[in-house]
Amino acid sequence: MLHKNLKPFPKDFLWGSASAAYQVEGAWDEDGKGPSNWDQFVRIPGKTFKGTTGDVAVDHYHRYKEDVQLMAEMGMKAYRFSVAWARIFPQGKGAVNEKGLQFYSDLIDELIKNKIEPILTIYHWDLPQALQDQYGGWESREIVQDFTDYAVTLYKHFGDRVKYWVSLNEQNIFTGLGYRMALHPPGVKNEKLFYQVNHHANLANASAIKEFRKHVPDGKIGPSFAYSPSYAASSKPEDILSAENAEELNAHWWMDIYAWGTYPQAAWNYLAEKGLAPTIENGDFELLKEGKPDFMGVNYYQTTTFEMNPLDGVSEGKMNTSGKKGTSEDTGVPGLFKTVKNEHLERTNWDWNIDPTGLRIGLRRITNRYKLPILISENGLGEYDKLEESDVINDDYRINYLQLHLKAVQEAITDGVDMMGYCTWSFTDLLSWLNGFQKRYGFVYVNQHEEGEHDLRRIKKKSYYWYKEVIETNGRNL
Ligand code: BGP
Repeated sequence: MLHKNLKPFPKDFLWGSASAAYQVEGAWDEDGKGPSNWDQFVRIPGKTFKGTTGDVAVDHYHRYKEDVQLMAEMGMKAYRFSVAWARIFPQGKGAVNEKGLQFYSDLIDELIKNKIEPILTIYHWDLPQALQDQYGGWESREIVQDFTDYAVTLYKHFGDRVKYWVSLNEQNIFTGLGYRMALHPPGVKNEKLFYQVNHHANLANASAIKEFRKHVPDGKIGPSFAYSPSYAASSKPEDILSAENAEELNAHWWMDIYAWGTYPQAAWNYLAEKGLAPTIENGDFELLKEGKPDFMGVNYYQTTTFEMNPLDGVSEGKMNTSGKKGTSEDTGVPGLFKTVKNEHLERTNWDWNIDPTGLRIGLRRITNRYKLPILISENGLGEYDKLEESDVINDDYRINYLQLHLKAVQEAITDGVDMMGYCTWSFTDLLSWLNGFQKRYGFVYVNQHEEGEHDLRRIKKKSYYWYKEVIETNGRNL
């Protein structure tokens, strides 16, 4: 659809940015915090780019007031952050760490004082290591209760002030990289376990949402799904089918459960046939149906293009975590699909496709299938930034990226998508899980690098001033 006129962004649109505890906070063992799975994983040689850790990250734990001040000055309407579970429950459960609660309470107050709506993510990948040691973390059903207890603790302490909540961040990514590709903790490759772990995460998600209704009746909650809409490489019917396979196994497998409490049929049959479908217990589907979200959180970075993959085809390809363009390899699932380079799209230095129209397509697919409002909980460009003389960063490429994606959002709104808000990834620069500090996303540069000690000072990039104006004009000046 080519629209002559675009509808304006809604009046109360949440113009925001997002972060995650492990990637910004630092203070990894301060004030009673317990170790997380990431604190442990990054210490294994070779796991992260140049051995980077979140021990210090960008020191947001100590500098949160300065960071909130920068947000306020920009006029930001919303800030999405996550709580580190091990700050609240150092052992994952049991005794609460009051100092951990205090930190987030102070952060929330600081945001509200500055008229910034807090959006709280309950889980952004940093699992208390104690739970991994005790029962394998997500591998056991025991986590459902522990996760629910943790969530309820947050509802009780912050539910009076926080009205927007994200339950699980990118369940598809933390389970996939953790249990399929062994790139995230616990570094396992086990297809069967991957689907089981996912099922437990689904149950935990539903159980936490169910409890949410009792404690924060006037709040809104939803998961954040990492959605990469699938394209077919050609109009060959088998390529179209491969894209359908990918959409069903890579997207519907999660979003159908969130929205409806059911797994998609063809994917279920395929996995059951292979002995990979998760074990379901009595009452599971009832619980899943009771945990319906208020919105679908969408983290969008790129689309993926597929062609058919023969039964003896490729199954493993390398990810580009070095920032050397062209070093990623195609991957796939034999008999289902195989990724191919989309010649119509530019790529970043980390080989991520740049595709604003893909965002619009994704938003429309979700709207048509689930009829839920959508919060874009992440979107952004990870690139090298150059700190020039007199502290200037000319990140025009980032402005261009965000501008095109926001235009796609506005087109989607015009199409009829119910959009709640848009959070860029990220506000300040932060630690990229596997890519160190050189892959930057922020509006605010942080003087932090892989090696050596740095002063961590904050410097506004050109994009900071651009987003400020976008917010001021409620998106009229993109
Ligand atoms: C999402 C995560 C974020 C963030 C972002 C950028 O998957 O939710 O935590 O890391 O991707 O990814 P990366 O750091 O790999 O560039």
